[in-house]
Amino acid sequence: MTLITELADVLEAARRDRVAIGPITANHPELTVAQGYEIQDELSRRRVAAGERMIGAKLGLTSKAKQVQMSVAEPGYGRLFSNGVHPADDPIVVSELIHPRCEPEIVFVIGEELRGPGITAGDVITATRAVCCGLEIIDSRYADFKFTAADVMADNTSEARIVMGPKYVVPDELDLALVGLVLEVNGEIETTAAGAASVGHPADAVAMLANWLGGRGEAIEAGWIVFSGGLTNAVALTPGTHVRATFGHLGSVGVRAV
Ligand code: OOG
Ligand code: MG
Repeated sequence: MTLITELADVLEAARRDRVAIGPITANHPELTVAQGYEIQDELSRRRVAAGERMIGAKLGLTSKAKQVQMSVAEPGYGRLFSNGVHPADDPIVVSELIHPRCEPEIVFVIGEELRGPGITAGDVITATRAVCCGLEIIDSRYADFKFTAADVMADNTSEARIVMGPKYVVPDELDLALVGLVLEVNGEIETTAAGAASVGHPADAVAMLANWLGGRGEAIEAGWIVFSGGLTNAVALTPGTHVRATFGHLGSVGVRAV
């Protein structure tokens, strides 16, 4: 057993048993972010071998709000799987997860492959079939969401569920940086933001992902869904919580936790 497979086992068990663990870097302070991604890759291979389909990717820690909330200033990415897709009208059952949180994002539906290096935000917009609004449900396998960059990349950037809004928009004529967002929790405004919160422009975040993947011989594939990074603090989903994100031009999306 290698260190990578051993730590993948630990994270796999935490997800399966819904029991939070301490950061894996506590016992392995030398663990690099690159090794974190190797663990993520190992866990992804296992999920695909078990019958899940990889349907896309997600940016993480791309906004100041998220970096400050999580005390990690290094953006990164994770993978999205078919089993994570959650219909907006179905409640999130909190007991099926460890300690879910929810965050609003702009979602890209990719029409053509994006293979770095050299991918720009313009290339991303050209290759995008449509954008919509989304809520990502994150569920760190680490107690209290306390982790380093290496820990969180190993944990597939806390990936758990994705919820997408019903309205699809072709982004050509829209400046996604200027798309505003109102986030409501139980009917009260929690916070507001704009697309620019994710590295200045959500399409720049997606370009960054294409270029990272390109460096590893991979690409954003046609048909993928890409969550372009949480635009606000994530909100804790406890039973009874209702979160709604309403975006300029992109409509709205909500989730209810039970
Ligand atoms: C890590 C995942 C961050 C985002 O959109 O910034 C993320 C976490 O906050 O647990 O998905
Ligand atoms: Mg996110």
